[in-house]
Amino acid sequence: MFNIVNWLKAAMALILISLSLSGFAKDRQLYIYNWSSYIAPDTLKNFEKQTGINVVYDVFDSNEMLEGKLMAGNTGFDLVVPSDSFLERQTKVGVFMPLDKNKLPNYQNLDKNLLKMLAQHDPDNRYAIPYMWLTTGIGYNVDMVKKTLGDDAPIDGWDLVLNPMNLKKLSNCGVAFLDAPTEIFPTVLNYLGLNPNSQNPDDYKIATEHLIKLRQSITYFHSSKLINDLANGDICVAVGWSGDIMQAIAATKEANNDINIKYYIPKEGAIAYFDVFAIPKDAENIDEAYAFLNYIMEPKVIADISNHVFYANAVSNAYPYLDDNIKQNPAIYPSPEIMEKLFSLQVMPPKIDKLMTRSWTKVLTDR
Ligand code: SPD
Repeated sequence: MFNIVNWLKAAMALILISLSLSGFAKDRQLYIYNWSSYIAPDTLKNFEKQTGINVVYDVFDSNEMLEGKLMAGNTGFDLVVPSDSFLERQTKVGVFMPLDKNKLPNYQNLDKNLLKMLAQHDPDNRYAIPYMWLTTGIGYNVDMVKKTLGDDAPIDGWDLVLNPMNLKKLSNCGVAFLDAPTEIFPTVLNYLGLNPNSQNPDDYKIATEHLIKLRQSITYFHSSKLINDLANGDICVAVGWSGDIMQAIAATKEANNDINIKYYIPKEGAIAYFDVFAIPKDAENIDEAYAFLNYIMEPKVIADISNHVFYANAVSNAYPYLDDNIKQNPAIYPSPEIMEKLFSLQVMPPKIDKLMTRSWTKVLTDR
């Protein structure tokens, strides 16, 4: 006899089978490529719990590495995190899709002044969501540097690491530089009183000669290893990114190991950047990418990330959720006088980019 309950069960089963065959019931995925040590431990887990989207997360530690993948195409990523000047160059060759701000209700949380600054690299803020902003400065082990250079060590300027005599002495306790030619060249140019965004090949010749003088005293060039090495006392000085050095400081506190690390922005000035989220043109999980962008523009979510990674974010209403040691830290939120001395990197013509790459290889190999 016809039974309505059985009939309904059969119809339900049929609907479920056809939904799963059509891919409707398929797991939602999101592929993210971000810098190493740049997210809070529970950010992805909480996002997955809230949205049901499964995140596949991979990391890099240089803009050059990310750019190589973007230029080759088919990265397989739905969200990537270039720095501002790299994004500017990459948008010119069409590797990103413009953002649909209608899909980003939390966009209104972003700080208008910071968006205006970022617009120098991304006109009309068409492609990028600012994630964190930062400086490239100096991290040092207070006791080791004092022991090596004495009480009058120049722990306020670039002289500490860019004066060959100082660096030679510091090489005894270990020196790390970022493996980032697009940052070290402008830093050296600025130290030598030249334009950090110079387009004059002669200036790069001068900077290269200077770096070759320093080369023998640099223990290694690497952009992420220095966090642990500073924290463990394996090196005594590093040219590194603000938040990474402060992660080293936090690690010493956690280990209670009596190592006293400090970070400063040198008085001659330093580079400041935004790292930004953008969606590659060939991304496949676009709705999921927008869901994540909205998520990280939630004040509490982004504040938790800043509290963990020690970088300043661009969400204005996140401020109340920041820990005091973050919001009162002048190395993360520099004073107006220091802000005046920060400079942004400009996109170089290909001729200068090539010259920088060649010169960097020369510096790395000239022993
Ligand atoms: N550990 C996270 C470091 C992020 C650094 N971004 C660097 C941008 C410099 N161009």
